[in-house]
Amino acid sequence: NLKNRAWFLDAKFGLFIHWGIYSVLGQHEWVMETEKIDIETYEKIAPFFNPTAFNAEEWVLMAKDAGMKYITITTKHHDGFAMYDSKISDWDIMDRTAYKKDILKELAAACKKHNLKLFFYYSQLDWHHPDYYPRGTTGKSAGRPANGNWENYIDYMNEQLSELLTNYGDVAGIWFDGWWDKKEANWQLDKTYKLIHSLQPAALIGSNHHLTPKPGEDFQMFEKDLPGENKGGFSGESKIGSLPLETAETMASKWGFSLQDKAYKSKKELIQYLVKAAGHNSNFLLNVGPMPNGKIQPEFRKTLSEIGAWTKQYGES
Ligand code: FUL
Repeated sequence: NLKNRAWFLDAKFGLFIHWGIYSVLGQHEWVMETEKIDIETYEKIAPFFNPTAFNAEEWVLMAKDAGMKYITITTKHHDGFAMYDSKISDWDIMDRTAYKKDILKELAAACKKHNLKLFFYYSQLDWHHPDYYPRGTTGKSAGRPANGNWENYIDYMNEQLSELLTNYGDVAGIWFDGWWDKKEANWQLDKTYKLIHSLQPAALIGSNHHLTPKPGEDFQMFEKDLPGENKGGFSGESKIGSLPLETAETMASKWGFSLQDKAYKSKKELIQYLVKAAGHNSNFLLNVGPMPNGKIQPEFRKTLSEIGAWTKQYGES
């Protein structure tokens, strides 16, 4: 994957997408935890997810027009819900939603058609799986099982990763998140990372563990911070290693779709951030949280197209 690392080093700009059944509630992707919604109640959200206006090509062209070279999408966030056709789970888009279509299939096809690379965000932390036990620092709300088999959970996670790396063509990389929930747990990264590299040798691995890169990882990411800074409070223990870098920020303040979040960053702020990131030799992964109907909200689309006008004029192609 040296070739892909070199590509990544040069990519500069990507689109981050936080989309899940939580978008229906219009708050954010942590709503299950922050509102202490138990599993049974949370499951009632899924049937409402019906993004009939979703058009993968529209998203891809929007990203491309903004000057982005790749997309990173949440395939499973902390609520454990698989936004793709997972055969080993019915906690997924096919079995629980009214939509019943594999949005990842469509996105992968559109990315391929328009020559954008596709990364999969995957949360190791899982508030829904019965074997995610003992719990870590989150996911303690009511309705959770009182025991579980951690090895089963690891197998489940590896199996889902196998699905993701087998059924969607070339995957540019896996963007792990949630390691921090259970620092003490035996995540068995070795096994998982080997599996990924054996299924798709070119796929890059990164983890939002907020630490210095671990063996087997191909890039280093910074959440809401430029490399070397710690304004967001996540990067205090993260020393810059020798891998390609990426910084993730969001268009307003939440990652998932939020009705009330109006803290929109301006075109100027975002372009400055893109330039600053590049100055730190880092890519900029800029997030949108699509609405439950499948559209990206107009405020974000407008800003992205303005950024596009700038990247067309001043960026390299
Ligand atoms: C964090 C997550 O907890 C947030 O929900 C979001 O996905 C962000 C990019 O990473 O660790």
